[in-house]
Amino acid sequence: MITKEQIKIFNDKISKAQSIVLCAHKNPDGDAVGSVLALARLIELNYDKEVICMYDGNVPDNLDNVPLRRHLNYYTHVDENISVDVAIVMDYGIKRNIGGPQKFLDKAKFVIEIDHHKNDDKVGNLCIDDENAAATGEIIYELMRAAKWNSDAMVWGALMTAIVTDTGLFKYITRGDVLRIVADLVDRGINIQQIINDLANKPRKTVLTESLSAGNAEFFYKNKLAIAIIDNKQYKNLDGRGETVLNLLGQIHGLDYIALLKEQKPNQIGVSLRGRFKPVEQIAVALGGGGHEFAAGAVVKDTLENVKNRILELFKGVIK
Ligand SMILES: [Mn+2]
Repeated sequence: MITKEQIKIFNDKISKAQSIVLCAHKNPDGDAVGSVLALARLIELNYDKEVICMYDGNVPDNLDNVPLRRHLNYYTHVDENISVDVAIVMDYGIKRNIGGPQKFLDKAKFVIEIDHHKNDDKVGNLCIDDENAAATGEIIYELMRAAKWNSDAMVWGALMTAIVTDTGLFKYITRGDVLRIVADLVDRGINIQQIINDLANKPRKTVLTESLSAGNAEFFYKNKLAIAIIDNKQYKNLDGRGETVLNLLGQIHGLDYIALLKEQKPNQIGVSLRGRFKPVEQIAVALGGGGHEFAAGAVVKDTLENVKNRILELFKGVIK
């Protein structure tokens, strides 16, 4: 629930700001990119202000067709000497996920966060957070409605991309409210099929790397846990998080948990965890990360071998 007070503060800060930057988590996904670009457009339309959108890491190719994609700047391409009146950080989860844009947050006179992750160490002076939201894009939509902002097809398309991404093509939706938002976006003319087709757009080497990783997965604890690996050499072919590996393995009958280990660089392993109706968030937290109940992750500074062993140890306590 977005309060009148929150809208008043948002309105006040944005109206007075000369310089506004927007960002989300490093290696942004469809929710991060969609939320940033939708809010950027909403501020442009309703406050007649230009904002600077930035990211760290890599924006996957499958987001090439998101409306306004060209407005996203790699953070080092933004002049670091600019003054920042308001910084808005979205979908970031934990502070460490912000990456390069953090330095713009540090010098911002006011920070607004909009997020749906559970987080006890918030960075915002104003926090428009909702842990029950299916996507950060859902909160942006609610904000747009509550503030009675004007919007256009670019906003709607970006919001649909955000929701489609974080709900795993609507699979994880547990509240009718999300579907009512989707229905409204469809009524406004957004084509779901086109958005999903656009998101399925990847380089060949990525699809081959993902299928190889799934094909080489190992199974533990009476086949209840699958561990798939993408080593550093293959990681360069990956575009995005390797969601396809998780989705493919997640179809296996009788499997409860999937862990995907990505060797981003030597001694830095990105871990994605999924549970099929079984929670994995606590395991991600134990690895220094977090996320959602059934989908979580962490970045661990250790060797592939050690991280794999730690994961096996953690799941040992969970799988009976
Ligand atoms: Mn999200």
